Amino acid sequence: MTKPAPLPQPVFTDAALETARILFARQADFIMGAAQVDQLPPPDLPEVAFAGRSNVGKSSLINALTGRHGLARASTEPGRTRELNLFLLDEQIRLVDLPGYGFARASKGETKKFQNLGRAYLRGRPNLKRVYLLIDARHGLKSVDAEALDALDLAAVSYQIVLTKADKIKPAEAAREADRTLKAIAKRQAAFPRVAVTSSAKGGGMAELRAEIAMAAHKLDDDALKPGTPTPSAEESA
Ligand SMILES: Nc1nc2c(ncn2[C@@H]2O[C@H](COP(=O)(O)OP(=O)(O)O)[C@@H](O)[C@H]2O)c(=O)[nH]1
Ligand SMILES: [Mg+2]
Repeated sequence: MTKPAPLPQPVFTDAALETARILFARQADFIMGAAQVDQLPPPDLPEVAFAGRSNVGKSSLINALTGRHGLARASTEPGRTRELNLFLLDEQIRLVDLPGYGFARASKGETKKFQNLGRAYLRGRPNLKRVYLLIDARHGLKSVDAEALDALDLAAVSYQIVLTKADKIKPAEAAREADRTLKAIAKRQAAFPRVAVTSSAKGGGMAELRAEIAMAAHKLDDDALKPGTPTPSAEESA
């Protein structure tokens, strides 16, 4: 019998988790949808962005992080989000819901347009601190995701993989998928060497992810990490 893979270990101190919880409990508002990057507000606040296939759970994750269920319309119709959707958290951090990719029903030309918007944002946004690339925990990385990984590496934007919908599989399976994912991205330059395992439906992994985001946006210091946690080099250059 194989031993179940250990779950990702919590890396943040209780105090850091509490700081992040309070931050995400503050005011959160939808500010705008942008169809072009020149419509974006000036880059005066740190931003983190959420990317992934249509239906992977981007909108649900933003809702779960902020505890506001209607904030990012968690559309049941895949491919509806064709703009950059911006949310403002406590007038401190912007959360950006990127257009989904891999939507089968969209035409080739349409797909290209969303991808170009996403790429233009990734390349040209100096205040973008980290991208969270969402991957369905049941499926793991697929070939359609490889293009997104390539685009992120090319843009040299620090990104972290977030496994979603972990409630749909056993914890040990989710942990194994996290392990596999971590190994698969080990050689990718801009990949952050931690994989988050989350469930927007049940709230799993949300406290740690809030702390990851707060840290990426420089709202938490290095002492937010438990002693002995390796500080990823991506962090230092962020
Ligand atoms: N069971 C479960 N379902 C989820 C979770 N996150 C999202 N979903 C569902 O997956 C579908 C797509 O979610 P959505 O957030 O709209 O994905 P998006 O297209 O990436 O924004 C919706 O039906 C959600 O209710 C989760 O953590 N657990
Ligand atoms: Mg959405």
